Amino acid sequence: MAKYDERSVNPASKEAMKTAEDRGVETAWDRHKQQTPVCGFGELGVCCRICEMGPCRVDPYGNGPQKGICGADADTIAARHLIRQVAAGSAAHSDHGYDIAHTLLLTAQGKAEGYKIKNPEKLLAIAKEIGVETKNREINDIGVDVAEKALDQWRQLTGELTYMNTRPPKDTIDNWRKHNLMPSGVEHEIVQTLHRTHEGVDADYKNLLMHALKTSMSDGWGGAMISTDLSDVLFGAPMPVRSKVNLGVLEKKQVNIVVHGHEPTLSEMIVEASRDPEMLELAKKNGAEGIVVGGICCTANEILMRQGSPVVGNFLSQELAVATGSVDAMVVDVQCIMPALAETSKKFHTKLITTSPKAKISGVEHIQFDEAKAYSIAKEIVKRAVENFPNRGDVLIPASKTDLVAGFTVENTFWHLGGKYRSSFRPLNDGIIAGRLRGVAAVIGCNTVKKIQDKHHLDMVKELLANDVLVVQTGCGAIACAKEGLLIPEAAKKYAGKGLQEICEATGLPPVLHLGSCVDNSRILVALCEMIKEGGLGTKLSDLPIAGSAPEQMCEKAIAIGFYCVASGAFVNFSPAMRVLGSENVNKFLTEEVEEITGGKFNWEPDPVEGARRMIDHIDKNRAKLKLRPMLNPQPYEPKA
Ligand code: NFS
Ligand code: SF4
Repeated sequence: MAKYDERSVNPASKEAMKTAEDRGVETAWDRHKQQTPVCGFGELGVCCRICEMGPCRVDPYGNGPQKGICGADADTIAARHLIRQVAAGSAAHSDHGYDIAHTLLLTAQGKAEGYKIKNPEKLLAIAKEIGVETKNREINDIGVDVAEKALDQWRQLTGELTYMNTRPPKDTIDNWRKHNLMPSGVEHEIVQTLHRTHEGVDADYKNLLMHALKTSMSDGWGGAMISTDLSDVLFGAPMPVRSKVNLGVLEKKQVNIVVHGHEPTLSEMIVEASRDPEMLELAKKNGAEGIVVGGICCTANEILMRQGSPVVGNFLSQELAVATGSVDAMVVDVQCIMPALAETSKKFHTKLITTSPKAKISGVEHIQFDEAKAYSIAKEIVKRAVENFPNRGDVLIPASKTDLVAGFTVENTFWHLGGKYRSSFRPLNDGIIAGRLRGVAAVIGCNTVKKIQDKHHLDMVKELLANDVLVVQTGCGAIACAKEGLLIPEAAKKYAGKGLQEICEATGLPPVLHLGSCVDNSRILVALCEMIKEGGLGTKLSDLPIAGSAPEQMCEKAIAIGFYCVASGAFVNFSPAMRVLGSENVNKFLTEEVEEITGGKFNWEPDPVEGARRMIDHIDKNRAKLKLRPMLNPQPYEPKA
C-alpha cells in the first residue's frame, strides 16, 4: 500500500486504488501523471486565449514577450482569466440555487410531484425578512411569492441583493457600498464579467479584481444563500444526525445506489423511492437484502444532513467507488462529476445515469429529471439499480467506515451551545471573549490530485483544534475529516485544546461541525452576522477572530467562495494558489492590498500546519484589536512576537 501514500492518506482509498489498478482501471491520479510536465505559462496565469489572434503568453521571467498581440500585459491576462473563473464558480452555485427556487415555486403551485414544503416555519421567517405578506395567507401562496421574489434576485438589474441588506452588520454594509461591492442581481454581475473580460475591454487589473469581488458576492449572499434557505424550506432544516462514512458503507448484500453531484432535488427523491415498499420487495426478488443510497460530493452532504444517509466518499473517491464492483447504479446530476466515470463504469456492471439536461456525458444513459414527475422518475432509477444487482461480478469493498455527526445549522448549533433554554450565540461569543476559544475557522473545499487526498484537511484541522479553534466545515473537506473520526464528540478529547474540550464536553458537540454542502457556506456567513449581532466582538465581519481555508481546492466554485469570503472580510488561506503568480501586481492585490478595502485577504501557504498557523496569526491579530483577554490555557502554537 505504501505505493499509494503519495495519493491519499485514507486507508480505504488506498485499498480501493489497489483494486482499481489490479482491475486495469485508470484513475485521476494516473491521468494527472500523464499531464506532466504542466505548462508553466498556464500554471502562472500568463497565457491568454480570449481572442482568436492568440493564444498569447507573457514571459514571467522577462526574457520573452511582455505583452500579448493586443497589448494586454501579465496583470490584465491573469486578472481576466481569474475573474472568469469567479464568474463560473458563482454561476454554478447560483444556477443550483435557481433550480431550488424554481422547485419551490412548482411545489407551492402544486405542480411538482412528491415535494412539499416541509419547513413552513422557515418559509415564514424568510417571507417576513424579504417583505412577503404572511397574515391570513395559505402557506403555498406565501411559498409562491417567496419563490418569485427569490427568482427576482437573479433577474434584477438595479438595486442591491436583499440578504446583503437584511443580514450583515451595518458597518460591513456601509463599507461594501463605499467600495461598490453590492451586486445588483446574480446574473447581471456574471454577464458583466464576461463583457469586461472580452478582448479589448477592461485592462485595469484592479478594476477587474474589484468586479470579481462583487460578482462573488452574488454567489455567497445571493445564489448560494438562497439555495441553502430554500432547500431547508423544501426538504426540512437539518438536525444533528449520526451516520457513517467511507467506502465501507457500500454493502455486499444490498443494492448500492450512489448519488453523486449537488442538487438535493433529485437525491432526496431517490432516497425516498429507495424506502418505497414496492422497491424493497423488488430488491428481495432480485436477491438483495435491501437498498443503500450513499452519496459522493455535496449531494452526499445534502442527504446526510437531512436523511442521515451514509457517505461513500468525497471528490477523489468517485472512481474508487465504482472500482469496488459493488455500485449497481451511479446517478449523477451536476458539478464535480468526472467524465472518466463513463469508461470506468463500463468495466463493471455499474449503470451510470445522467439526469440533468445541463450535464450529459457522451455514450451514457440519460434519464432526464423533471420536478413535475420527480417521484416516478426516482422510482424508475431505483428500479434500474435493483434490477442490475444480479449482474454484479467480483465485489471488493474496503471494510473501513467511520461514525460521524452532521446536520449543524446556524439555528440548531447555537441552540446547542446555549443549552436547551438559551438559544443564542452568547455562549460562543463568551467562550471567545473569555479566552476559552481562540476563534472559529472554516476549513472547506475539495480534494485535488495536486495534494495527497484528505491529508491537508486533516493536518490543518488538527492544528487548529489543538489551539482551541472551533472548526466548521462543508463540502468534501467535511467528508475528509469525517473519515478520520473528527466529526464525533469523542474527537474533542483526542485532538482539541483544553478550552475547546471543555466546551465540547459541556454541550456534547463535536469539535468539528459539519454545516453541509458547499452552497451551505452561506450558513457560515450568517453565523458570522449573528456573532456580531450578539455583541462583544466588533462591529464589522472583518473584526471577528475568524479565518477560512480551502487546503485542497480544485475548482472554480472554490475560487468564487474564496472571493466572497475575502470580500466579506475574512482571511483565507487558499491552496494550491490561484493561477496569478505570473503577475506580481495581481498577486500583491489579492494577498495584501485588498485588506485595505475589505479587511480580508488571501494567503497561499501550501503547508497545512503552517497554513493553520497563519490563520491563527490572523485570529490573534483580531483578538488583540478587540482587546480580548489572553487565552485561558497554554497554546501549543504561540506566534513569534
Ligand atoms: Ni464543493 Fe461540493 Fe467537493 Fe469541491 Fe466539488 S463536491 S460544491 S466543489 S469537489 S468541495
Ligand atoms: Fe492575445 Fe490579447 Fe487576444 Fe489575449 S486578447 S489572445 S492577449 S491578442
